Formats: sequence, structure tokens, C-alpha cells
Amino acid sequence: ARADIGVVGLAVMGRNLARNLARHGHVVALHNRTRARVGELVERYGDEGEFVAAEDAASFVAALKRPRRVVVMVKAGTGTDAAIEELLPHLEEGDIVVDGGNAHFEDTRRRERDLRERGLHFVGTGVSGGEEGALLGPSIMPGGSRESYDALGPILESIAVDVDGTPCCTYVGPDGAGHFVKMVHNGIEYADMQLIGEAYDLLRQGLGMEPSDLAKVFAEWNEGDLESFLIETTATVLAKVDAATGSPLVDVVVDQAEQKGTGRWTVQTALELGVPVTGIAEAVFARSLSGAADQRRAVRDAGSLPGPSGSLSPQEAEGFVDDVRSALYASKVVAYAQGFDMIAAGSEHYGWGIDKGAMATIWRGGCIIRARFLDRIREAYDRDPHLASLLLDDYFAGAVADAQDAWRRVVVAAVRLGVPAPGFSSALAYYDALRRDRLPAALLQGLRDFFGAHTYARVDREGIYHVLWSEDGSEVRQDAEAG
Ligand code: NBP
Repeated sequence: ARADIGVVGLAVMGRNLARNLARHGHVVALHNRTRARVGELVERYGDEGEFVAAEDAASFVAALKRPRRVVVMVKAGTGTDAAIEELLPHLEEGDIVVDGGNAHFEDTRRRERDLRERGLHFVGTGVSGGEEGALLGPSIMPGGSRESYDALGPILESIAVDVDGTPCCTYVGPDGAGHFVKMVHNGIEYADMQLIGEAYDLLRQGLGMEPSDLAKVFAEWNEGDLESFLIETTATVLAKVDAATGSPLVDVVVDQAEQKGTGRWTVQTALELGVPVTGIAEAVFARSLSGAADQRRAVRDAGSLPGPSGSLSPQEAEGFVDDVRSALYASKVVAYAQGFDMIAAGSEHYGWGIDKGAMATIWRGGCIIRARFLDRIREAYDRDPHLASLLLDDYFAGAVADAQDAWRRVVVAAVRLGVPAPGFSSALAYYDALRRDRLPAALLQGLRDFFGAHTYARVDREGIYHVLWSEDGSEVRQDAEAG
């Protein structure tokens, strides 16, 4: 056996990961359900490094040095189960199976348990950066046993993208932790893109700017605090002219956003954990609304839902670009703060012990949300690993305080113009709710006690109370201490 690592599943992602591994000097065994893909890879890219083309699962496993390290990179779900099933009879105690696909973290927990019972390590690994990242350096989020990371980590770190001398790969935590973190990463990506979309829409509707001018605005923003892959890409997409029509590309693309499901998973899981990731939820719902084509057409055809006739005053218009930039930054801080709260909640619930600062560190390169901003998040967690919210870090608190007047002006402008800005406005609502001394939840508790005898706690005394609403209206104590 001479291969350092093996890759199963040689579609775009697996093929590029295998090439990346080989380019970094690792001997890579190859296996794919449809055998032709193995030959194709070796034929086209064989000179990039050393590959072992396996005939079947048995010879693939036999080609690997022990403990065997196998990366499964197939279609998530039944594809992953089938690929693992095929390998199992050939693997031996201590071998490591890595799933680099976009698995749901609960599936990863199940697979990890099953393989652990057979004496094998299962490493559910988030891989971000798409095809290009897989080839040139992804961000890698491996979960599983610590022990398996000792044997696997150095190889993964060698192929991950490097930012300032630090690889964008680190041990995340046991069982489903890696895929959980990847899921939240994707959720944050949804929120970030929604906010960018709102900024674009507000500037276009509010100021009547053309996409080519807006491209320049985003390019300029990319020079400052907002510097990120997504802002840079926004400038590129807005500047793109459609060859067939001569129109801006953004005007000929159908305005229905698709989704593969990781944003939805994030929100479903957040609902279970009780974490308010409002930015991600608004982003998922905004995509759903955009996709409700029949309903939108019916509303448009009916022409019966009027909007406002407002426009920006010349004075408002003057500072609007800067205001939108500030609102975007503040909303983005909120969305990321919520995402990191979700990582904290998942880590707590499942006992993963995830280091949030380390997650910010490995997202600085390779992945879609890579940004200068993530250095700030890492620094915040370096200063205080137990921050109750990113918003409490001095830097972020200051940034949001500086932005808040502009943020409020933009939300008001959006309402007056009739431009939907659910990301901006819900982020502001979250910020305001978080900083309030008292919330109207007290009234909700009163209502719940009235119609369901759900009881309430008091601000001034211990205990659980209920009002005898339909009797004499007196308050009774209901917990064990009562009477
Ligand atoms: P696909 O998701 O398109 O899957 C194709 C691969 O799965 C092929 O190798 C195919 O084998 C194999 N496969 C299938 Br389909 N069913 C199988 C089965 N029952 N048993 C064994 N193998 C099976 O490939 P991809 O786009 O390269 O993505 C791979 C994984 O990486 C996915 O989980 C994806 O979600 C994840 N991911 C993708 C990206 C991205 O940007 N594309 C980014 C990050 C993560 P065949 O050749 O015999 O059909």
C-alpha cells in the first residue's frame, strides 16, 4: 500500500480535491461508481502528482496506507450511504472515513455513531469554496474524533487555503460539529447576499442609479470595512453587460432566487434550538417569495395593491449612498452575531466545545463569506472567548453605534419608498429588541396566563404565578413553594 489518502466520488468536487491533494505531494488513490471517471482523471491530470487508479472498492482500500484515510465526495444523502456501504467490508479498525459532501449534521451524527460502533472514525467535514476552492484551496471544517484529526489534520491543512500563514482548516469538534458549522456558514452566506441585494435595490430605486454606476459604488465599498468576496463579486456582476441585448446582465436574469437547502436547514435547526437568526430566516423567506412566480404575477396583473408615491428629498439623496453602506455594515454585524450565537447554541446543546474565534479564522479564506470583517470577529473572540454577543465587543458596538443613525434613516426611506428591505429592518428590530430593558413579552405572558393558565414569573419576587381571571382576579402562587 502506498497511497496516503483516497478519494471516492470524482465529479467536480472530488476530482478537484484529488488534484489538490496530489499537487501537494500526497499519493492519492481514486475510486468512483462509474469507473470511466477514474481513467479520465488520470489521463487528463496524471502529471499533476501521483495517483493510484483503483479497479474496485477492494483494490482502492488495499492501496491505502494505514490508518486508511478515505474522502467520500459524492452526492449527499443516499449517495453517501451507498459509498460508505461499499467501503465497509474492506476497512479495518482505526481507519478514517471523511465525508466532504454537504451532509445534514444529523445524518453525520448517525453515520459517526454507526462507524464508531465498528471501530472506524467518521469525519463529517464542511468543505467551502466550490469547485475552484476544492482545487486551489478550500476552507475545511472537519468534525469527528480528536484522534482522527491527528492522522488527518496535517493532510487537510496542507490543501486548505492559507491566510497570513494560517491554514483555513482546523478541528471543529465531535461528530456533527463540522457539518453544523458549514451549515451555519451557508446560512450566513444567505443573509449576507440578501443584505447586498437590498442595498442594491434601495440605491437603484431610491437614486435611480444604473447597474454600471452601482458596480462602481460596490467596488469602492470593497476598499473599506465591507471588503469581501461577495462585495467584490457584486461589483463584477453589476458591471456585466449581456452580449445578446446590450442590457445589464442583472436586468435580463429572471428574478427568482433558487436554493439548495442549507439556508433552510439552518433556519429549521435554529427554530429547534430557539436561536433568533432573523437575518438568515428573512433571507430564506425572501428567496421563497421571489420564487412564488404565479402569485407575484397574479398580484402584478391585478394591479390592486398600491404602493407609496414617496421619493427621497434632494437632501436625503445626497447622503444616501453612505447611509446605505452604513446600514449594510450594521445589518451584516447583526447577521454574523446571530450566526455565531447559533454556533454557540449548537455547541452547547450537542456538547461540541466549538471555538468560535477559530471558526472566524478558517472562514477568512477559501469560502464564499471570506472577508476582512472575519479578522474583526476573530479579534473579538481573542479578546473575550465568552462574549455574550458579538455586538458587545468594543469594536462592533462602536461600529454599530456609528452606523445607527444612517441605519434608521435607510429603514425609514425603504418604508417610504415601498422598497422591501426585510434584512435591514429585521436586523434593526433585533438590535433594538436586544438593547431594550423591557420587552412586550411581559404582555404576552399575561395573555398566555389568561387564556391558557400558562403562568408567569414576577420581577419582584421568586415563584410562578397565575391570576384567577375568571374568578375573583386574585393572584395565586403555583410552584412548589406555594402555600
Ligand atoms: P455531485 O453531488 O453531482 O455527485 C456526483 C458524484 O456522486 C459522482 O461521483 C457520482 O458517481 C456519485 N454518486 C451518486 Br450521484 N450516487 C452514488 C451512489 N449511489 N453511490 C456511489 N456514488 C454515487 O458531485 P459534486 O458536485 O462534485 O459534489 C460532491 C459533494 O460535494 C456533494 O455532497 C455536494 O453537495 C458537495 N459540495 C459541492 C460543492 C459545489 O460547489 N459543487 C461545494 C461544496 C460541497 P457517478 O460518477 O457514478 O455518477
